[in-house]
This record gives sequence, C-alpha cells and structure tokens, in this order.
Amino acid sequence: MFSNDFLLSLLSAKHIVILTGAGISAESGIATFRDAQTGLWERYDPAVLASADGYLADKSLVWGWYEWRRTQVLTAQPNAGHLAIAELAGYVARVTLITQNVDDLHERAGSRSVIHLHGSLHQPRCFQCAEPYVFANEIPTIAPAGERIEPPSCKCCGGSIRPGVVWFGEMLPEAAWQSAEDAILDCDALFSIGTSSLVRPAANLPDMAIIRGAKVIQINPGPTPLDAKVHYNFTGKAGEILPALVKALADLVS
Ligand code: BV8
Repeated sequence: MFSNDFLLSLLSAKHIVILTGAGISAESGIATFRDAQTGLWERYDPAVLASADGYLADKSLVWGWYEWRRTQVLTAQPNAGHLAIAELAGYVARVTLITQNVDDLHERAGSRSVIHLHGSLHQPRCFQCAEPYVFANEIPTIAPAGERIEPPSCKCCGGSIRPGVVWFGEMLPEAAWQSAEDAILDCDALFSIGTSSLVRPAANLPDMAIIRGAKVIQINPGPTPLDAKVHYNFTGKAGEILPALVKALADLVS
C-alpha cells in the first residue's frame, strides 16, 4: 500500500501536520455529521443544532443533543486510528495534531498538545458570562435519541450553560487557529484524515499546505473535494490504514 519513497519521505520529514475530522472517531462508534444519521440527526439539521440560534430557540433540545453526544464519547474508547496517530510521533521528528472533533479520544489515545479548532464537549460554559461550568463526575443517563434536557444554570450570573464547542457562525478560538496556521506554514506534509473537507476555515488548511509546497495525504473511505488536489489518496478506514502505515514505518526502521 505504501511505497518506500513515501515511507522514507515521512521518516525524513521535519514536521508533519495531521488534521482529523469526525471520521477518525467513527470506528469508536461516534456518529459522524454526514454519514447515515441516527436519532436526532434524522429529524434535525446538525448545522441548526450546532448554532447559537438553534440553542436560543430550543435550549433543552440542543443541550440534550450535546449531553447525548457527550455520553457517547464518555462510554467510547479510542480506536486503532487514534492509537496509530499517537504512535506516529515516535517515527517523525515533529507532529502537530489538529482536530475538528469535540471529543477527547485523541488525548485518551496518548496524543499530546491536540489543537481543537472547534472546542470540546468537556468544557461547557455560561452562554451569558462565559464562566466555565464543571460537570458532576457521573455519566449522565441519556435516552438513546438524546431527548430534551434543561441546561444547568450558571452559578455566577444565573445564565444558561452551553456546550464548549464552536458553533456555525462563531469564530474559532484565536490561539487554536493561529497555532494551526503556524504549523501549516512550517510543515513538510499534511495528513487530512476522516473529514469531508466542507467546513471552513478548517477546510482551508490542506489548501494552504498545498500552496506552500507541502505534500498532502488524505485517508478517507469516501470522496471529498480534496480528491483532485492531494498527492496521495488512501481510500479506506483510518482504523485500518493508519495501523498499517505505522507497521510499515516500524518494519523499515527495524
Ligand atoms: C466561521 C462543533 C467566521 C460543534 C462544528 C458558505 C460557504 C463557506 C463557508 C460558510 C458558508 N456559510 C457559512 C460558512 C462558514 C461555516 C461553514 O464552513 N459552513 C459550511 C457548512 C458551509 N463555518 C463556520 O461557521 C465556522 N466559523 O466561519 O467563523 C464567521 C463568523 C461569523 C459569521 C460568519 C463567519 C465555524 C465552523 C465550526 C462549526 N462547528 N463542530 C459540534 O460538533 O456540534 S463543525 C462540525 O462539522 C464538526 O466539528 C466538523 O468539524 C465539521 C465537519 O465535519 P467532519 O469532521 O468533516 O465530519 P463529516 O461527518 O462531515 O465527515 C466525516 C468524514 O469521515 C467523511 O468524509 C467520511 O467519508 C469519513 N469517514 C467515515 N468513516 C471513516 C471516515 N474516514 C476515515 N475512517 C473512517 N472509518
């Protein structure tokens, strides 16, 4: 599957950026945004639920959806794709991991300094005063379809608690975006893994890498707008291709 030239280019790279999307968590049982939807997603458009207007229009529906997703993540395990990405750091001089995902499966797989462009399910805050909210430890018992749950109130101002994610129409965290741009400007190669490459500005990152002359590698079982632009396109599941890549690198260096 991997040529020696390709493997040697990774081993000799100074800096590799890895950009992941919902597809890297699919094999952990976490539904993606655009694959066959279940539960709420058959009835509601994620772009509406993942928006401040959607939350203000129906706080308990949106909070219930995020609590359902948080429960999925809390009860899921990192998959072989997450683990292989963490292992890659042992073969490449420098790896910067950027994710669009709001789960913590990369961290739980052992990856460090993960750049979260779209925030996290685990960092809720007050919608009004932005005071962080700390979840109680127990895993919430959520109905499978993620029914309505009234969001908690802020202890400081009495406002409503919102998920700590970046909604459509909201700016990305400045520090996260700056770190992502800095990494792209310095990298020799970028992996785009498990993302439909539809949401901006995250989807701009591979284009920025190509303009800079970096090699862009895609791993995805389905078609994306990047197909015609990437230097290497591995069609398949991240949980299968990434472990095979790490094994091929290990065999080459042993
Ligand atoms: C912003 C957090 C400035 C919340 C998310 C018109 C044109 C262009 C842009 C826009 C436009 N109108 C509006 C915009 C901007 C908008 C945007 O890009 N919209 C798109 C939909 C057109 N972007 C924004 O609003 C961003 N902010 O621009 O700020 C601004 C400010 C004010 C006013 C205007 C502009 C904020 C975007 C962040 C939104 N938040 N998530 C939450 O999670 O609930 S985005 C959400 O979708 C995810 O976080 C993810 O990042 C994103 C994309 O999803 P993917 O990760 O790619 O997942 P998807 O399901 O799409 O694809 C999965 C892929 O995995 C598939 O390709 C599949 O084949 C593959 N796969 C499946 N299984 C596997 C696999 N791959 C590997 N292995 C497998 N096993």
